[in-house]
Amino acid sequence: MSPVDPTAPYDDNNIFAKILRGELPCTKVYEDEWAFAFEDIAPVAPIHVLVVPKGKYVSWDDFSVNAPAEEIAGFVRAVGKIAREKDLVEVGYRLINNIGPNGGQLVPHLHVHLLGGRVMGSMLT
Ligand code: DGP
Repeated sequence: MSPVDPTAPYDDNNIFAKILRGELPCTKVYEDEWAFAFEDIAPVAPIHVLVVPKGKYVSWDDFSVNAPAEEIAGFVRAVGKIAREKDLVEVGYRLINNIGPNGGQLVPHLHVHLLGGRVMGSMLT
């Protein structure tokens, strides 16, 4: 996969769009009106969930500018709900969102990585 151009229009054929449409398999973790979540194919922690909005947004930038406030709130609440359902609030967890080439984004549909189940190291590299 090549780095995402965060200024490109939304590509309906990206992998996560296909997962959302049920055209590709995934291990589903959560679904509501605004969000869909599934296990990452290459987990880097015992819990590694990808949370995606159901709407078509390339990146956090696209989402934060163009999504209605209700949709942003619904998505943010869904991420928190999944962490609570996984019993991660007390022990803590990490959320990561990669944006564009320098951010290391590879899939051009906004996704938040929810990592838990181990102590995280420094991410300031
Ligand atoms: P990012 O670099 O932030 O765009 O992360 C992309 C993540 O997506 C990466 O951790 C691996 C994951 N991934 C890529 N292809 C698939 C897939 O087909 N299924 C699932 N479940 N995860 C995928």
